[in-house]
Amino acid sequence: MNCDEKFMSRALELAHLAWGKTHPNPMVGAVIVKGGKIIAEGYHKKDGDLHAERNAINSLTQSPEGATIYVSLEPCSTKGRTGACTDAIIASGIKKVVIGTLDPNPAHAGKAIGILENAGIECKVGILEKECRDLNIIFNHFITEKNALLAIKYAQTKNGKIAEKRGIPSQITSEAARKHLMHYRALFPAIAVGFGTLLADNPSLTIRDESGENSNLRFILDRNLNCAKLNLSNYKVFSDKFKDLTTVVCDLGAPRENLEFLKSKGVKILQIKTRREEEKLFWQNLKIDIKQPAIMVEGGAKILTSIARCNAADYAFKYIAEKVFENTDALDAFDCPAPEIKNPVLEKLPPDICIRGFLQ
Ligand code: AOF
Ligand code: ZN
Repeated sequence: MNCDEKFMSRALELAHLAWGKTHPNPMVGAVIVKGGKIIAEGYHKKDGDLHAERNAINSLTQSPEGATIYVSLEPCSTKGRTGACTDAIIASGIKKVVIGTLDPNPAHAGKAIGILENAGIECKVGILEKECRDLNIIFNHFITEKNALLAIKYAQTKNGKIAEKRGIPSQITSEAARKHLMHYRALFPAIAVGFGTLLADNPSLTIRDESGENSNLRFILDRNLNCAKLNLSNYKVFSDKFKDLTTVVCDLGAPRENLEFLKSKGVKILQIKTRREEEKLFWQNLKIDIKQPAIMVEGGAKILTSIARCNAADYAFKYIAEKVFENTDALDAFDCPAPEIKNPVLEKLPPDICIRGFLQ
């Protein structure tokens, strides 16, 4: 690792401190280096707060005259809610800007370089670029597509099975993979499962790590509102301390009496304006109607197959375990060809692995 990479890697580490907390804005970290030493650090803490560069500049205890700033994302260059970071950098006396990756936000994309160079500041772009881009998969999608990044998550055996039998929960992955999933659940503002998985697994969909148990928004995809037939108090998502974060998603065909019943029980409902047969449109609308920058859908063969058939997923987390289910009634993840992960990232989570990446 050379010096540029070392300082950019620190900027990434700082950005990471706000993991899942900056939506819909990006995670960004910055360090200011003078004479080979870090003299100030900053990161973007949450949406609407000061940007990483300004936080770093504000924490300076000595003059940055002639210093270099390393920033994981191209500085913004027009006045948003907090003032252009290019202005703050120029005013500070910093002489060089090292950028991890360009900003995909059309309002800023690539513009900082010209502005900074015109002010006599040297720019270098593309240090740890892959890592810097990978940090903001959600922001990168949402700022350009204006709909939620829909990620599918599934865990399969070495021979491609997600359950030993339909409707029966099967433990497939081990501790390291579970931890990895918790980390990504914390990144996604919304987690979803289908009605089948709700019945089979009674999942909590919460984030459980060293800091205890937490939850982001939870969505139950139940187009016909079959949830109305359940004793809700038996299901964690409707009865635990995060129950107010649960919403059931249905469409226009859902029986009125089911809707009224669930509402009378205090269950939040999101009705997508599609009919049963409009499967593709359902996923497209969901990505807008949830009003979130991203959603992770944890399948369920039925849901995974519907998403795959409709080409509705943007991203996949595919966990592969050491195990094999040999029985003939073991369940495949998809009843259709599995979507193909482009430029996959492979992470070793012994004894399992995760392969993740964009699908389109
Ligand atoms: C951040 N934090 O550290 C950087 C960002 O709405 P605003 O004014 O906060 O501007 C948000 C845009 O600024 C965002 O979409 C991205 O393009 C750019 N950079 N944003 O929230 C940061 N450097
Ligand atoms: Zn900025």
